[in-house]
Amino acid sequence: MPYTEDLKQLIKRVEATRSARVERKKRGEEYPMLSLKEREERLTKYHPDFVKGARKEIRIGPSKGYAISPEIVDLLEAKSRINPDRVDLSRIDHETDILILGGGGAGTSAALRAQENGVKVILATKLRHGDANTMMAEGGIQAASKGTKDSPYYHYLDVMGGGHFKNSPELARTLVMDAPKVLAWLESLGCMFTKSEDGRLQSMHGGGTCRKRMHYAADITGAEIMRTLRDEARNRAEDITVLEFVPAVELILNEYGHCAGAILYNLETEEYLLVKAKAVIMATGGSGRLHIQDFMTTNHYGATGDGLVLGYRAGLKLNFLHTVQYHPTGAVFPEQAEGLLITEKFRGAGANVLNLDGEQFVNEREPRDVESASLIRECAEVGKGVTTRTGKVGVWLDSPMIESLKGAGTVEKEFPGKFILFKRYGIDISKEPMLVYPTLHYQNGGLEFTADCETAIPGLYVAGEVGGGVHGENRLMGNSLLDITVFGRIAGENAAQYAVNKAKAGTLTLDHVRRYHRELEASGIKTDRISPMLLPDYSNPDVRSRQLTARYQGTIR
Ligand code: MEZ
Repeated sequence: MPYTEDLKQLIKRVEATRSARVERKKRGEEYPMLSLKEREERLTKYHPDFVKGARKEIRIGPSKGYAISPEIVDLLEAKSRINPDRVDLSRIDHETDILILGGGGAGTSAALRAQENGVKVILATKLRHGDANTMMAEGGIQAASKGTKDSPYYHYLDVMGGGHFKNSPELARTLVMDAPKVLAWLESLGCMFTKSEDGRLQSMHGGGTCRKRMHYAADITGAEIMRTLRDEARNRAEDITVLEFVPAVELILNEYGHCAGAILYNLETEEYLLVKAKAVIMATGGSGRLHIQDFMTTNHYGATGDGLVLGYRAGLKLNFLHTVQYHPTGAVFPEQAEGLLITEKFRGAGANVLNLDGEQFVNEREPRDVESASLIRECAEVGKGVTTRTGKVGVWLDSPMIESLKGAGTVEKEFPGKFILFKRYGIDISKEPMLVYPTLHYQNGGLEFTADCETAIPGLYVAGEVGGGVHGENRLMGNSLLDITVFGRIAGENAAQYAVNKAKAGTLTLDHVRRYHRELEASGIKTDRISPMLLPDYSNPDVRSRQLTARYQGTIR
């Protein structure tokens, strides 16, 4: 749907200030950055993490007492989808060396490296292979390139600074040190990054970076990386078996407490499948579809935090889930596109963020959490948000400004994904700005794991968004596509080594699920909820609760 007449009138205010803003930008004059103290104040006053009720203590399990988003607590304080007493663990449907849960960038990178280390892999994914947040990532992947003024040292400082210096130093170090190697690996597999005429990768700034180290494939970087990884995995079908539409619903341990497989649920046939494995890699991604605090989301349909539930029930601790990442610029208009990522690359390329009167109110390169808090403040407190006819509020992202700065045709060339999409809605983003507001984007924290991707459970490895610690309390742009490839590869290599050299066969058990159910009961938590959620439910809440009750605790065979 094109802009309504009233919004078109308001866009005139943006146009009225554009040429002066372009001139300022050309002179190198930027809107002032906030001081550290001001940033802190802005976050505590306006960021959703700090609103009353944003956090609730978990009452059971290995991170009991840790206060995180209530939406995640609800999933943790729930019963399993399966009744462990009704599962026949001797009836194995598939047996393999490595079972990977998740078919996004982390899982697929892991599959490739595991296969190269000589093992057989089953990759089980909830929807289709590649239906993942990786596919939806747009703006870029960070890596310090040789022969520039950059180095992993500066990258490290940015990662730690962005994460409020709370990150795990070992995880952050591994991320930045492996980055150049991983970028070269992706290129060697055929990933087509945008390059200059001299053949060098193009690079730009992202929020919170002190060097230009964001590399990209137009505005569809994640899709290009996922295409590359998926093609490669499919070409190795002899060793990598892909099972689609089969989300994991529970991990299986063995008598030694080692991870030894998982129970999958076939979404099409509604059957449960048992997969026995020497090692399991958890790469199930994030949880945007929980719509924390009712926020819209950039995340794909299957991002419901399943891995958190499975890992937690099996005994892994959680970290950094007390912070949630809201991307500053999610689409507000048209409503069909609500929540959709409008890449930070627009701001990196020079687009200003503007209020109702076409005025700047924040530097576009503040770290994400500060940028989002500033947008929320402008709408909520200053009262200079733009309201649509259906009552949605946002601010303008002045994409046409990029044409004034970089020449006509730049928006279409550099942002083909968004240009084409908005064109379908009757909006030409090279001429009209986009209306945006913060949107739930990334799970900053997750399951505790080490730089070797090991966890407290032997045989269980973690990679990608489901893990916590790499980004501390706030991830910077472009470090997620990096995270999934760096740690996906490490998980694949180390799980393969474990499967070959260390894995110990033992009797399979679901005792951890029984224990968890007992703990739920003992702590007086009365609930009909079951988890993992698997898919978000947008139906009427009354209908939903009846369905859940009916489906509770399905029997396997
Ligand atoms: O890393 C991200 O989240 C990213 C690249 C997002 C974006 O703005 O494009």
